[in-house]
Formats: sequence, structure tokens, C-alpha cells
Amino acid sequence: MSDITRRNLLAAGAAGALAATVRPAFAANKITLRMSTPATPTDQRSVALAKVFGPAVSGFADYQPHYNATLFKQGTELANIARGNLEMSITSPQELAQIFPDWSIFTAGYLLRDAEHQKKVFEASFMDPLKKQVEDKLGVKLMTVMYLGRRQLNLRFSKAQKDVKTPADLKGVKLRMPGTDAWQFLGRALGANPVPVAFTEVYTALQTGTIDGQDNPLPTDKDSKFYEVTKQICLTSHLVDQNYIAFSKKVWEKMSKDEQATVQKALNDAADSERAAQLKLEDELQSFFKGKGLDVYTPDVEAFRKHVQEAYLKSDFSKDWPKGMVDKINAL
Ligand code: KDO
Repeated sequence: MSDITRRNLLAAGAAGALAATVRPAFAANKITLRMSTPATPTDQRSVALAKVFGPAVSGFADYQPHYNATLFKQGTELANIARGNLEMSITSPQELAQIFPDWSIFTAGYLLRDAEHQKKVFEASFMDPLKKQVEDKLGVKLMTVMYLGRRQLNLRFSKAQKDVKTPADLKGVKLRMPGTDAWQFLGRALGANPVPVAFTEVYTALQTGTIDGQDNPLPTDKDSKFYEVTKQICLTSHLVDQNYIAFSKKVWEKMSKDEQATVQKALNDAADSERAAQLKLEDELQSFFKGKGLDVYTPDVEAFRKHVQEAYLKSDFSKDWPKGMVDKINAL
């Protein structure tokens, strides 16, 4: 993102945040909560929001999800919330890092250990200044953390064609990564040749061979049917991937205290149910993919960990990380 785009966005966010007026109690009209995501309607995050969040707030809000990036393109959702065009999205540290460089700490491979560690980190008090900065400067509240899962390599080659043991084996492999700098860097840190492609175009890019592979957690590989157009899953577990529910601060401030409490609880409940569902799927899916004829195997994960961690520590990204934060994260 250019400096000018970033500055315009921050100005829009700050102006939007000032404009709120509280809704009267017993307001007749429901609040419209449009949520835009590139995720499918059957993705566990979408399911939990539709089944747990939507009904819980239906007394005062009309939850309207838009899937498959049909309302806004992947990566433009935060800007649209800041400008007052959208109420909710499922955002990521990679998107936040484009605007706030210190968020890039959460885009680093092999930092978070698992789903529980991820939740503890999001709820830790050292996160307060980072969340506040997003609220004050962008007009976006980060409400809760959703577990997407451990990202794994998923390639068009069989293991016999390409046996990935260490980062050196990914040399020249055209690995699709989402289109931000932080994602592209992770692809390079893994040893591959990263290519940016929007999520909604990944299946076709795999099918036509525009890319050699992609990385996503196992539940996403199943839900988006990537197993139909690939031959192996290499279990690198290089990123314990997380998403945050982004919510318009302007809309939040229009709600009564009771409504705010209901929204917060409903999102926490949705995230808890989604996390349980996603962990269960991760446990079950290796055998599903094997049944579909894919090679599923574990490489030398320590070799990947070492390579990726060294790449981050030497990078410009780590210069922006808040002092002492890696140690605080590791200590949790
Ligand atoms: C992806 O584009 O690979 C990714 O998994 C990145 C995540 O941060 C998240 O945005 C997700 O896509 C989308 O919600 C689509 O499932």
C-alpha cells in the first residue's frame, strides 16, 4: 500500500470515528450489519457467524453476510469499513500490517504455537495499544480472534515428483500466497517463489498450472476443493493462522451498552464454536485427503522453522515489531 493511500485511509478512519451518535433505546429500526469476506458460506468462520452470531443479535441487528468476495474484493474490506461503506469483515494481521507495520509480528511463521496460544495472545494486555491504534486511526474495532488453522503446503506434484524435505526443495516452486507483502515474504522465507493470487482464483490457477501450489489450513483445502486439483499436502504447519472480526467503531458507538455487550458475547461465542469445529476438522482431514489419493506427509519441520525464523529476524519487518514483544508472546 502506498503512503498516500495509507494516509487517506487513516484520515477517513479518524473522521468516521468522530461521526457517531448513540441510537435511542428501543429504536424501531434494526442496525444493518453487512459482513464482506472472500470466504465461502461453508467455511467454518462463515458458518459460526451465521449460526451463532446472527441469531444472537437478531433482536436489534440484521446480520447480512456476503461471501466469495462478491461485495468487496479481498484486502479492501478494512478501507471500506474506515470509509463507512461496510460494517464488518474477517480481517487478518497481514491486512493490518499494510497500514500498521507493527502488526507484521503476527504474520511471522513459527511464532504462535497453537489455537490456545493464539487466543491467549489476542487477549493479553500487551495487545491493548495495538488494538487501540487500529480503533483510533482506522475506526475499526478488533472484536475477537478466529482460528483459521495451521497452514500447510498443498502442491500439484505428487511426492514422487517432488519430495519436499527442507526449504531447499521449494526452490523455483511457484507458490500462491495472498497478495500482501507480508504473505509474499512468508512464501520466500519458506524457500519458494511466491506468486500473489486472490483466494477466489486459486482453484482455477491450480487447475491450469499457473501456480504449482498454495498454502492453507486443511479445512480450507477441503472446503474449497483444492484436493481435486493437487497431489500432495506437505505438513509444514508454518503459520498458526488467525483472523480477527473487524467491526465499524462508528456503528459500535451508535449501539446501547446492552447491545454492545450482546454483540461482543455473540462474537466470542461464534469464535469459540468455530475454533472447536476447525480443530476437529484438522484432526480428521488427513485421512480424507489420503482417501482422495493425495500424498500427505511431514517434512523436516525443524529445517523449515530455522530457515523461516532466520529470514524474519534478518528482515525489515522485525525492525517494526514492538520491543520485547516476541519474548512476551513466547512467555505466554
Ligand atoms: C487466503 O487467501 O489464502 C486466506 O486463507 C488468507 C486468510 O487471511 C483469509 O483472509 C482467507 O483467505 C479468506 O477468508 C478466504 O477463506
